[in-house]
Amino acid sequence: MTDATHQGVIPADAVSLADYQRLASKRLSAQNLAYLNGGAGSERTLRANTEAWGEASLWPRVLRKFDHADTRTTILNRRLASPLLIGPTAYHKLFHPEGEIATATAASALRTPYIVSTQASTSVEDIANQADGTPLWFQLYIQHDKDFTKQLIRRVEQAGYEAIVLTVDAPVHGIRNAEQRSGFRLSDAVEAVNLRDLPAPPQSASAFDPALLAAIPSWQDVAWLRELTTLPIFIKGILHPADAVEAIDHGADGLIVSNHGGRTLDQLPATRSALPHIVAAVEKKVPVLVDGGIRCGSDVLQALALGADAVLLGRPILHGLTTAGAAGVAHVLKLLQHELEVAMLLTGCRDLSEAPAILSHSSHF
Ligand code: FMN
Repeated sequence: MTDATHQGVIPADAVSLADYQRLASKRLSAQNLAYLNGGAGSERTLRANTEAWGEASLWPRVLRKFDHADTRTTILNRRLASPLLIGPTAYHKLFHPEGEIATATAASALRTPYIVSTQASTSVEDIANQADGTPLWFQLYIQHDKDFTKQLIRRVEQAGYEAIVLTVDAPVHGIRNAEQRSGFRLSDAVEAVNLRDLPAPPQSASAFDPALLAAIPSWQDVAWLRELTTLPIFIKGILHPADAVEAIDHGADGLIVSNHGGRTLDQLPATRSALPHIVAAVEKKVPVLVDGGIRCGSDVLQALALGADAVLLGRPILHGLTTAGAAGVAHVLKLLQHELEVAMLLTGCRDLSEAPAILSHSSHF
């Protein structure tokens, strides 16, 4: 954070998520900006994520009768007014002094589900207090110390979190060249407070020490987690259809198609490309969510048209947070909701079940 003007004022020229990205880049240090916006390697996957949504055309139907565009969706029997969720991102205090409290304030104001990161810089209990009944899910990185992981799950259960999102696509750090070049280091003032009591992992000279690699989570750990909690478990970071099937076999209640915002391995598929394959493999047995590069209402509508039940937002939330704290996050969500409704009205989708038709006209010729 380099700027002290986090006053909660919405800049007059913030009319799209791209504006928030531009405005955030003026407020952050080069290091924090590289951490926020950067991706792995030469950022091909990062770019592909956004570009892939832009490559499709949406085929509109006109002259339909509307009373409104119905954006409601249902995930595991929970009716949501909109298919937008705040995705898990680490260390919100890097971007705004109020950190996750500001994000939870916005989530609560708009009744938008918020997936809190294991690496949050605010305690899971304090976030829950602020969320005021808005659905909170907890994103879990299984830690090398299983007892610690178990206690963390008990804390989030106690605090009223409604689901666990197990992230499985980042067992080792991706190589983020932009971040490396910038010299990014986490400031001493910001830490993953919910991991404070985690016993130190075994020290090793090599990140590829077999003992360390042996601690990387596997399907056995998914089975362990399934036994440990009755909360629904979403698995985040699924790209291969065979893993989608395996996840369901291991008791996953939902899947999140994600490549971690292009931050792990460059050259992974864009999530827009992976989504239809996962949807086909899942055969509607569990909800499928998707994230990566979603930056406008048409992207959201397209994701739903391809069979997603909802979408997660990563960087745009942090752009809003950086620019104007809770008000900025709320405005990002409102802009996207409004854009989604306009996209529905202009393509003739009265509700989200009608979305698939926008991707093709061929059946009518
Ligand atoms: N995903 C996690 O599962 N846990 C995290 O702690 C986490 N931290 C992130 C921190 C930053 C700064 C960013 C940009 C992403 C992070 N992600 C994390 C990935 C996001 O949940 C999400 O998959 C990705 O950002 C979606 O792409 P988008 O940023 O293009 O919307």
